[in-house]
Amino acid sequence: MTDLAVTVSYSLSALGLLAGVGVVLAMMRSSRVDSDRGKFAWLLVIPSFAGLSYVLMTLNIGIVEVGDTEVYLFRYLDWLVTTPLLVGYVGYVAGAPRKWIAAVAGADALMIAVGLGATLATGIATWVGFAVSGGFHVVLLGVLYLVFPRFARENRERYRLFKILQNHVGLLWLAYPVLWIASPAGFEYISAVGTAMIIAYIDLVAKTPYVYFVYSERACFAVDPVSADDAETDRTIDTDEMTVADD
Ligand code: RET
Repeated sequence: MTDLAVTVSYSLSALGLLAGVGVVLAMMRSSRVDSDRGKFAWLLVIPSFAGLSYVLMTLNIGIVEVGDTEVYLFRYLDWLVTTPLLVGYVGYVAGAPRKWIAAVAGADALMIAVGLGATLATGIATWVGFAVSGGFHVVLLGVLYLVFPRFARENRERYRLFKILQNHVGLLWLAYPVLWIASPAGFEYISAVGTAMIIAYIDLVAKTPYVYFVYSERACFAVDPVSADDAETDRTIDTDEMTVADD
């Protein structure tokens, strides 16, 4: 698609995602926050990979024709890599065990892969694919709202961040299947250009604010405050003993 409006929208999203990379890097460099405990290296992948995909899409790389509509393969590759991370990280913040994080990331990846199949298919197969992909979306929402809260309640200092990310993912992502139905892949109420512009916007909102929310709540990954207190106590005791000895 060589439409100027699409090129401008994609370039703006690439820039906005670059800002997201900056936010994660700032958090990784902070000496007050434990980058390992926050698993920030995984977060870095989210805006970086998406930003790169947007650059490639701006350059019209990786487009395939289905009937008379064009499908951006890098969009689905970006979603396949970054959406399991977005939803898996919510589970990590909740303190959920690995098996649940893997389950939600797996349901998400299947939702995207089957969604791509539905987009590339024609006729009834499109709608069968949509229904299956939608089913995985429901599973994902079920884990997000019924399973993760059980673990998050035990994790008071991360609870606020968990609620923010849970609702950000749970609500914003509902826009995607709705948009898909209205796009040329579904009933074509919205043109290919309009669809591309809206997706560029929601993709950006799904990622850069997400990492910013982690940044604003980064105190929950503070460098272990308990051992910092212990170190302080040790020093006080040493000084006291020296004072006694000097006397
Ligand atoms: C499709 C079509 C088939 C049905 C469903 C879909 C859901 C897609 C979602 C995508 C989320 C993307 C994000 C991207 C961030 O950059 C594949 C559109 C349910 C939920 C968050």
